[in-house]
Amino acid sequence: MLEKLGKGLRSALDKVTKAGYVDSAVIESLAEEIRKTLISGDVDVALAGKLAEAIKQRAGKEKPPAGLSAREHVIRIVYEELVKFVGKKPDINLKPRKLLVVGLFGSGKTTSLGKLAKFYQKKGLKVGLIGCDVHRPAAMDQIQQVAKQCAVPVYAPKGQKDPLAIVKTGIEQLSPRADLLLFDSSGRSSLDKELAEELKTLAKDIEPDEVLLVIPADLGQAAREQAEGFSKLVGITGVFITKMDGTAKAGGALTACSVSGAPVKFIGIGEKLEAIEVFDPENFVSRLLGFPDLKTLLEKAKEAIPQEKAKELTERLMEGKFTLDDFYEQIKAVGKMGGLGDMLGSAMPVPKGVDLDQQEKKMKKWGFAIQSMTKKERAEPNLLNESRIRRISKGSGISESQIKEMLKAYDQARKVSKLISAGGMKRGMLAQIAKRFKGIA
Ligand SMILES: Nc1nc2c(ncn2[C@@H]2O[C@H](COP(=O)(O)OP(=O)(O)OP(=O)(O)O)[C@@H](O)[C@H]2O)c(=O)[nH]1
Ligand SMILES: [Mg+2]
Repeated sequence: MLEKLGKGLRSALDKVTKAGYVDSAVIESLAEEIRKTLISGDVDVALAGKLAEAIKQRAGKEKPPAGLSAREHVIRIVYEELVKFVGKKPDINLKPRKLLVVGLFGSGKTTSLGKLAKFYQKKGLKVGLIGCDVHRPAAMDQIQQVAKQCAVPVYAPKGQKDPLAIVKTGIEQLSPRADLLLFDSSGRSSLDKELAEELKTLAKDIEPDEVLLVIPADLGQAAREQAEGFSKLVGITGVFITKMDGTAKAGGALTACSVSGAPVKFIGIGEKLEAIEVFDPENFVSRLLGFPDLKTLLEKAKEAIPQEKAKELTERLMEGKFTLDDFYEQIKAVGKMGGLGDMLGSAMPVPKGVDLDQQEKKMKKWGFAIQSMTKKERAEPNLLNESRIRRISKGSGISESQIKEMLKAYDQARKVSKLISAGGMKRGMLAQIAKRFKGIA
């Protein structure tokens, strides 16, 4: 899907991954290549320029958070900006009772209706189809076919020319058997007055709780005009973009809808009834960029201690304030930064007889114990008497003796922090910590 767009973006990012050093020239050429790729994907020129500028600004200004290299940080910025760019994560109504699809000729309404029937069936709803396309001669046959493929009841009488009569009888017949009714409608070559009138009356009669506008992706940025036009007319609740599989213009269609304010809820990625996806900007962009491990990378950054927090922690340490909350942050940081071995690096020799793996496992358990404490207990560890420790042990599943051991370790760390603040010592500090560390292992 979206071969060309993905390829262009990936090749732009490749330059960053391969560059020896990420400097402003690298960032500049990355932003420019992304801009060009988007424009060739029929994204509005001004929009593409704005995105490129945002990437350049952020990559130039922001410092990588703890846990991310400069390179990873730039990739993360590109990812985040693209996610914002293609739209918001939609709210999918998982229990609609009546859903109407609207759109121009051949946009994929009837096919998408079948896809929606399958989608909602999988969510456990009983679905029924009602065919209101009274204009195209073969329309009723087509929807009956679709209903057969999904094995759902259908009301699509041939020869009936009054859509409102179909709605009335359809609802009467199918609602006892279905939780959700899906209504097909006729297309037109353009959003003319006639179609406008028909859809308005139809929507008034059906009273749908979802009206999805079906737009083919190959429309590119022209999707905006349609989204706005239909929105004004029948008040659409979302967009179903079809044929994402066969066009280079999908980026244009997505961003155009996003600009129009109409949320893209579903995308169609093939002719089969299974070829439907809930639109998820994050998944979409990850796939586009071809980074299967992108999520992991981003989570790593999200969870590592943010720089401000790390600074605050150091300051608190220097002031000799060091609560169980601070201790917990430290424990967490050790886990996130790739373990004790990585964190200590060459700066500090691992004391003899200390098994780092064991220590990490232990620290994880300590973390659970601290999470089971009340806020007050974390701020004032002196409160932790036998009965409180018993309660925490029950809550966390960590034995009482391990909790006591943790408290001892905390006490050591607190003493170290006092030492640091009292002496303002820099030299020899590591050696002190190393010694203490041995003490708690
Ligand atoms: N490749 C691809 N083809 C699709 C997709 N969705 C629909 N189509 C095809 O688009 C064509 C038109 O689909 P229909 O569902 O008949 O469109 P419609 O909007 O109901 O058409 P009218 O009722 O004539 O207005 C069919 O050949 C479908 O197979 C999609 O996501 N990908
Ligand atoms: Mg149709």
